[in-house]
Amino acid sequence: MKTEITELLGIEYPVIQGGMAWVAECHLAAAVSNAGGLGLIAAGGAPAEWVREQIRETKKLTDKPFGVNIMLMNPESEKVAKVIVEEGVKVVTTGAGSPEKYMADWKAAGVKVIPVVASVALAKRMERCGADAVVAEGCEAGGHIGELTTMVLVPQVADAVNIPVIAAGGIADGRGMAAAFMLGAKGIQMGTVFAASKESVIHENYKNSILKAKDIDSRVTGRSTGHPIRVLRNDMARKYLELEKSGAPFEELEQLTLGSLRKAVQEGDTKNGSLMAGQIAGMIKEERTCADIISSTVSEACKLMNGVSANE
Ligand code: TUI
Repeated sequence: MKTEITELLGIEYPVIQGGMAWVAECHLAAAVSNAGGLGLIAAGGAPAEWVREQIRETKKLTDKPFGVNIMLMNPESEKVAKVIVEEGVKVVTTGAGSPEKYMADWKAAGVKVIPVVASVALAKRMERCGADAVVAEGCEAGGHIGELTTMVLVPQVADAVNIPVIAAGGIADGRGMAAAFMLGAKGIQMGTVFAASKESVIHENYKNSILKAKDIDSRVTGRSTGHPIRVLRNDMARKYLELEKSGAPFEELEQLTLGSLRKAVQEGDTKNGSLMAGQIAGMIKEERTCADIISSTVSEACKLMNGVSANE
């Protein structure tokens, strides 16, 4: 399946893995890349040296292209940005901010830069400062989100920029991929379905929470603090939303979330952990390999779009 994204990144299928903090490590990234997509290591809130190690491990597990996702709210971002250049990473995606100040160094080193955006304004700014593509991420996505849905964000971003657009938020099968293409996307990014894949190293309790989730089981915490985060509903989300409603101070809310994602991913604490996941979790019912997820998504999308199979 050839699109501007497969050409830009030198990959077989225009499918990118979301940069999920603590979830997207070397094994998941390599599995997605080996299956013909673009695997990503998420720097999340981790130290830069952890990212360097993960890059080196991923290189041992795949000879295909892979990337690194930087969460720009992480105070280590500056150091991670340097590690990316030093380790010869080919692709970087960014989240939760604007990567403008790193752009010149990355471009000079030949790194392809794909910022994740949640608005037309940021997409245009990213194109102006040299981004190679953008991920337009709707608020169906898990984790840190913007205001707009994928349905309205993707076509508006596609109209506003000349660089290729990758759609994200609410996609986990060929129907979602075909829909994204109809909206003007040239590729898709999926997160939640890869978090629940066989190769994902997250705690089995977290994985089971995704597999058990129903359509209406996610909540958005932090709207009042300006850091909206989509998670699966649990004790932690309920407590947070109650505190938020009662006008609790920012510090108290932050205290409740601090380290809570790691608690869910590594310790399997599904009560007090932050179970970040997208609204599409309700559709994900079984643990599948990344290769199965990618090949079935692409062949289903091809069938829907032109009635041919991916291999013809
Ligand atoms: O970044 C994400 N999703 C994330 S990051 C993350 S890690 C985290 N952990 C604990 C607490 C907080 C975060 C979990 N999920 N997606 C990409 C994304 N970026 N969605 C929305 C945005 C965004 C929002 C506003 C990007 C830029 C922006 O404004 C930048 C500007 O300067 O205008």
